[in-house]
Amino acid sequence: MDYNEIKISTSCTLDCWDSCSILATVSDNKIISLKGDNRNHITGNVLCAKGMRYMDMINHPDRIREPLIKEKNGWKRASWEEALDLVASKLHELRETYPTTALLHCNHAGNVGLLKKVENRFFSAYGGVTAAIGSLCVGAGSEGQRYDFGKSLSHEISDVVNSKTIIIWGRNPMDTGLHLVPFLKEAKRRGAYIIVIDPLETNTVKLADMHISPLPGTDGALALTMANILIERGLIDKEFIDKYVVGFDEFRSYVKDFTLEKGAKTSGVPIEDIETLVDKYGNSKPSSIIIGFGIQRYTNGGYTIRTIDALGAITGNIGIGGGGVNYNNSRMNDYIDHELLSGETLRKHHRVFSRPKMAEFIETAEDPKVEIIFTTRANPLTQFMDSNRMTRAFEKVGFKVTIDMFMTDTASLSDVVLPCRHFLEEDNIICPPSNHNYINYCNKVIEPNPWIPSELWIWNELAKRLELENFPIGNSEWWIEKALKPMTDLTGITIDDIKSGPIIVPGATPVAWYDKNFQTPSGKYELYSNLAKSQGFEPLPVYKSIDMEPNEEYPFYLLTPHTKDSLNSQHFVLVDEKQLPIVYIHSETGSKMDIRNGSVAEVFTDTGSLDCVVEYNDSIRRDILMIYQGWWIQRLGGVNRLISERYSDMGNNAAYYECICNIRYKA
Ligand SMILES: Nc1nc2c(c(=O)[nH]1)N[C@H]1C(S)=C(S)[C@@H](COP(=O)(O)OP(=O)(O)OC[C@H]3O[C@@H](n4cnc5c(=O)[nH]c(N)nc54)[C@H](O)[C@@H]3O)O[C@H]1N2
Ligand SMILES: Nc1nc2c(c(=O)[nH]1)N[C@H]1C(S)=C(S)[C@@H](COP(=O)(O)OP(=O)(O)OC[C@H]3O[C@@H](n4cnc5c(=O)[nH]c(N)nc54)[C@H](O)[C@@H]3O)O[C@H]1N2
Ligand code: SF4
Ligand SMILES: [Mo]
Repeated sequence: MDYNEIKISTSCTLDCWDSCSILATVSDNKIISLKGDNRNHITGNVLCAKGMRYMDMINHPDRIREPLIKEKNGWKRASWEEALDLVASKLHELRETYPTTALLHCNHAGNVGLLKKVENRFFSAYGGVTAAIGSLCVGAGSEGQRYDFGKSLSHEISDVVNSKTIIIWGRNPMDTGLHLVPFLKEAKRRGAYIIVIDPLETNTVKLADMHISPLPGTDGALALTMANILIERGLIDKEFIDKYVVGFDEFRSYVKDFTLEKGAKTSGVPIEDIETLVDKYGNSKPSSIIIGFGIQRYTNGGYTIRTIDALGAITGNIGIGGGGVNYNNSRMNDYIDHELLSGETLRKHHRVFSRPKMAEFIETAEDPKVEIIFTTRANPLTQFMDSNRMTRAFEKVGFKVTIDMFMTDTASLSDVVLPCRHFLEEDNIICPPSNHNYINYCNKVIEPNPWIPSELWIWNELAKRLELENFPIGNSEWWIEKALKPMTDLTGITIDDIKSGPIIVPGATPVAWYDKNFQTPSGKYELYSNLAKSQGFEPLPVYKSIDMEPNEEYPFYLLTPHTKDSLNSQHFVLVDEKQLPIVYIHSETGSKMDIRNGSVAEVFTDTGSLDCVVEYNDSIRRDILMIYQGWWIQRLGGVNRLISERYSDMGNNAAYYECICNIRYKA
């Protein structure tokens, strides 16, 4: 027994459905073990394989430990003093010469801790910069749900055990959010019927009673066909509709056109399968739908989510145990001092760019042109759209700074790279993710040795050098306490309460919308949304086909989903440097095109090309090629070299999966 051993409570900060609570056992600044903290009854004592590799990341030989400044002959290791002086002088110079919007701040989701948002306050206090709007991830669906419900709220995933039918629609929890799996298994043990709707036969299909494989981007037509048949057969909840739903008559007349024949033709799903879907969803209440993010990475993504939400509304599967249309959670809104973290009112200048069109923006921006790119928590070269264009755009800009732990594709193209701490080395707050309602304090578990500063320290040091009056110099506790002051004021819960372990967000319930108090303008569920109409959209959840269909030149859809083994690009630092990415194709496709299993082939689109090793997989549809996203360009990957910059109907969301391609034998 080591008497120095202490237990420290923290949480995974990766952008994941689960945000696991973690208990670290530490002795003399060394992590003895990391285990799931089962005070969080959803994530329990299990961490995923990626979580189990935190120590590999922290101790990785490639981890950057000192600031690096690019010189003609390569990288120079610099002192913090020198690197921060250089960055501050560049920022100062820019502020003297241009409106501060000549600086573009590129951030994303490398660490989803609340404290990370201090970066926004920094840039507002600096004068206001060019900042991102839109999403690479959830945006289209969130916007769709805002029209339907007022905002996104999900059931605690444990509630799925109360469902009789479960539809997992465009989500792959076996690989991307494993804490749902035990609850699905329990639901199955209790007799639930599980249907997976996904063009790919994912690992999640192994849990299912039925797999439906629609053509990519056609789920809206499938959902509206289900709605039409449910209405025709009276499998709807009239009482719920009368009391809580706006726009049912308009919706009913719109969906009349979605006959079984039309639904089957559009989505490629056989009529019998649509019949089974209707029967299972409509005849065995409560039924739940669990939507993923994959389904809305299309130009029709927002409408698609609205069509699926509508199924829950017309059948009254909303606000009841075992029901729900689960997508995301926004439970903390009233509990956070957003102004403190964003400093919105301090900005003298402000300009926005759409994340999915970042490269185009950089290339075309005028008055002012982009003079500096400052990247935090993001790897735009690998993860944003059109990597070739992004590379050209980055190369055009005079000065680039990146804060990261590793020499990513983005860091490599920068002029200064500032290292930062791993989440186990600093304090933070994790708000509830999609799958549960726990808020978690990330207590610092170890000090980095040798020393690396926290990101907050970097902002403080830059603010001092730039004499930013409106950037308070505080430590992490100061910021966390202030940022969550609305929560303390409203609920009495203090930071000390959270520090000792995960707690359920006050007011959060296992069943979303149990009070039917929807946050739309009418206070009801809005099938017909005047708000959507006033913002230039169709008021109803409609089906619009996507812009791309395979043709002679590009006969395949290209899907680039999330892999089990890495959180986006982050764990690819752990893969073999000279390994090509894999393209998964049906063996018949391969043999027809003379592309052998194990050979090297070039996958190409009208945007770019990528060499891959071919792997035959007969669970892949013949009209689809699949390559996992995340693989670094410098490690011969870079799937976003194939994908052009385009966004969804709603929410400016990157339409990654709307892509057609071809493949040819190389070697
Ligand atoms: N291991 C691991 N876990 C992760 C991540 C990771 O990279 N790795 N990333 C995290 C992040 S940032 C996110 S956003 C989530 C994503 O989590 P998920 O939503 O589960 O994953 P995606 O890969 O976006 O897509 C889910 C499924 O949508 C399917 N799909 C694609 N097009 C269509 C379509 O037209 N219709 C239907 N019905 N299905 C379609 C894909 O085939 C895929 O199986 O996972 C999080 N968790
Ligand atoms: N083709 C295709 N592309 C996709 C997707 C897809 O499905 N297909 N999915 C999209 C989705 S859903 C997402 S969410 C995006 C993800 O896009 P990003 O958020 O850009 O991707 P990550 O790979 O998570 O890279 C984030 C970087 O942050 C760094 N980092 C981690 N912690 C910290 C920290 O505390 N501070 C700082 N400064 N850096 C830190 C990591 O080392 C990593 O290099 O990718 C998108 N790209
Ligand atoms: S990546 Fe997700 S499942 Fe894995 S440890 Fe982190 S929060 Fe948990
Ligand atoms: Mo994401």
